[in-house]
Amino acid sequence: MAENKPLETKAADASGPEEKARKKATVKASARLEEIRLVVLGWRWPGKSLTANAIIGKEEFRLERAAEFCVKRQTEMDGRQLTVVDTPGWFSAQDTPPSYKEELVRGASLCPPGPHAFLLVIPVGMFTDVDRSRIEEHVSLFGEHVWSHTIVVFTWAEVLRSISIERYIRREGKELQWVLEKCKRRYFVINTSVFGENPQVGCLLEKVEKMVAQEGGHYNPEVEKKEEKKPLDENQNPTSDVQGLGARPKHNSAVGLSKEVEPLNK
Ligand SMILES: Nc1nc2c(ncn2[C@@H]2O[C@H](COP(=O)(O)OP(=O)(O)O)[C@@H](O)[C@H]2O)c(=O)[nH]1
Ligand SMILES: [Mg+2]
Repeated sequence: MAENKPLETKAADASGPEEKARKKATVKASARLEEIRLVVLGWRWPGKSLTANAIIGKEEFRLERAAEFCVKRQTEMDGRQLTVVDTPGWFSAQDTPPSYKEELVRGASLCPPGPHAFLLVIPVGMFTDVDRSRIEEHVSLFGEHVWSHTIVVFTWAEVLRSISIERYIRREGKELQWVLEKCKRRYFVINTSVFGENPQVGCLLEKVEKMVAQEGGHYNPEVEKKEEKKPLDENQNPTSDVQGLGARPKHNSAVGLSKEVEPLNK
């Protein structure tokens, strides 16, 4: 990769590489996180585990179609600890069994005190209203706050060929745009074929830091649980559909495909 050398004064030269690194660190200190915790979300088979591998720089997460459990891996990167939790994902065209939903929600508590970012993996390609409502249903299991800590990560970007991601998003229409609006248009295109010394990971982590600087802190699963347990006020119906998952699943009429067999491509 071509080096982009900044202009330096003699005094700066005399300060040596350690001093330069310290200055660089000071400049970035306000945004720099000493530790980064990520949870990877999405339906089954869009490339969550491959994304997790690309981020961690090693083949640590198995690419398995029938994944049932969350997997956590940690590595040291750029002088700080990086934690990635891969989740089994939800069923794209049939009801997700309750045990999978519980496991999904558990993912956020595997990296205490909570993830800085949820990476919502979406493969580039046709994005339907069902995809949108399945995302809404499953992401909201974590509570509404989750959106302020979510970044969309596009996989399969090679299928775009000469089309830009911006054009793809525009062309794909309102369903995909709804998802992007929910996370304030934060998205990242990952090249899942690049491992190891991967400059894109630095860019992604900077995006996470920027989001944390704007939105504040990290997602806290304990706060979400407390929100759930708040006593019902008099106007609320005590039989409303709160389910014991530390979250409030949304039921969308568009998700009417409950008994369909899961297609091979998702
Ligand atoms: N060509 C290509 N293949 C991908 C990409 N992302 C995932 N895959 C493949 O899609 C399959 C599912 O990936 P995986 O990470 O296991 O999906 P998960 O179920 O979401 O964890 C694997 O065979 C991957 O190699 C991508 O961006 N490009
Ligand atoms: Mg997987």
